[in-house]
Amino acid sequence: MPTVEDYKNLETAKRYKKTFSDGLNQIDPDVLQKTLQTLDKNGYVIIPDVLSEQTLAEIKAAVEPMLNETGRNYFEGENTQRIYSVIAKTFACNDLVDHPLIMALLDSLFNPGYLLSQLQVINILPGEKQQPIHTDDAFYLIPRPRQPLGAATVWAINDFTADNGGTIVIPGSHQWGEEQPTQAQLQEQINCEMKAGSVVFFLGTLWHGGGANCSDQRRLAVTAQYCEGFCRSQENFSLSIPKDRVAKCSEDIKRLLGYSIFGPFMGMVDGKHPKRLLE
Ligand SMILES: O=C(O)CCC(=O)C(=O)O
Repeated sequence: MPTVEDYKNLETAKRYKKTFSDGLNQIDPDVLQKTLQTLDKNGYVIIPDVLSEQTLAEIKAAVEPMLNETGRNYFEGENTQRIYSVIAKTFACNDLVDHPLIMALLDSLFNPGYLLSQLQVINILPGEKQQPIHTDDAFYLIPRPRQPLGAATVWAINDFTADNGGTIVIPGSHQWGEEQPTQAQLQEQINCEMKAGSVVFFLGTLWHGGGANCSDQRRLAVTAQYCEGFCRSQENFSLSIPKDRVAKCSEDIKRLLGYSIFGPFMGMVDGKHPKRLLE
């Protein structure tokens, strides 16, 4: 009788097997190691000055006309504008989704075949309250403490400050168990303050949220969340992004959107690799 190991070693998807990015070859191994150590200790890491002025300008120009409606509840934020299904509407944020540094971190943390779970633009307007603090992989009903089943990036498109809603994190909270944070633990929360073009990367187990905006300026971010290939993604990209748009994305983004296999055959279409649908 075949064992689980036999299944893992099954020769599948020969033509389309690639499940890792090239991120690990593009990033200085020492920088990557230090970043992973900080992540392991604190559950989050701020990486400054990643995006150019030009990329920031292109993102703003593409997303600003689409920022219309405010949130439908206190979690989305009644003074917060969000854009979902971003890749169906613009490719301007694609370079953030498959940035080599982010791919290298994800390749180091997760199994081959990890996915994009959601991609959003979040514009926190003046007067917004702090978002309820939460963890991003809580809906995977597996008790904590445990390894994260996903990770997130929040990219600063304008400067993040303590006043304008810079993302709140509780350092070290990725290691907590099942219980809700106590008042004392909530006092340990800090705002991620970072210049436009920087990114905060955090584990799916870290307690965090959008900050209150007490300033007179908006706080504009792009956030991408990723999950293990055996977890369901939050956004159903197979339904929301037309195939002809996916075909125009990078190989990494195609893979992240589900045109990939979590070995040996999770994600197949008609018994075959889903990337054949893009041919
Ligand atoms: O906007 C932020 O800084 C974080 C937002 C967030 O955590 C969420 O909407 O789930």
